[in-house]
Amino acid sequence: MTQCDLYFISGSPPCWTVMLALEVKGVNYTPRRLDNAKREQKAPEFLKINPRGQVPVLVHDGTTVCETLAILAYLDAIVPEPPLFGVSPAATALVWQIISECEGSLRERVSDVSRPLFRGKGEEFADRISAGMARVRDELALLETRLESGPWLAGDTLSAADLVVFPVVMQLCRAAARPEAEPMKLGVVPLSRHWPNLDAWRKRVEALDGYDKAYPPHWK
Ligand SMILES: N[C@@H](CCC(=O)N[C@@H](CS)C(=O)NCC(=O)O)C(=O)O
Repeated sequence: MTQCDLYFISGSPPCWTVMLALEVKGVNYTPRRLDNAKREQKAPEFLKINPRGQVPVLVHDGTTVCETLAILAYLDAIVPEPPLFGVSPAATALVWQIISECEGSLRERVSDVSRPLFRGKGEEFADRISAGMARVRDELALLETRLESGPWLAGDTLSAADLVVFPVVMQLCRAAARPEAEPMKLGVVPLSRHWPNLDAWRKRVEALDGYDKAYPPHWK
């Protein structure tokens, strides 16, 4: 494999998705960490790489790929095994359905809950967090039910659906574990008590080869 660089911000769920995919595919890469506090993603030299000033960005063998899902598709094309987008039409559709549901509902709903908590504004936005959490709970319930049919979100094998959803659920868990969130009784952590299937799935992801390497550096 020729030179591969990944530009990322630590703790960014989309970047974590790509890092997990790189590990699952066994792709060696050079991590290029950008400091969000210094707005390095908006520096002129990075804007030459991605004019949108966002990460993740993969640069491989002269090809620059922006956007998480585009990067996953690219990785699947250059390293076909293990396939991330299903091997039958029905499996491919299911993987995309779960990803679309995450992008259309879960990700934003989790941000509504986690953003104020990460900014230390839990008390100020307590009502908004509770309302947002009710909407997140609907999504978690769908995932919990889905995991009754198989170990991975799209069935028997790990897929891009797991890699996309996992960091979003972990972001929620991290926010819900903040002391400020405790009196709000969000009903997220410990996952083992509130969402046992999601907890078992989390452990499966954590057991993947390379999981530790992909873990957000500033969470360690
Ligand atoms: N749709 C994009 C979203 C990427 C995105 O939102 N990246 C965030 C990190 S989570 C970012 O770069 N934020 C910095 C900024 O917008 O200045 C993708 O999936 O790659």
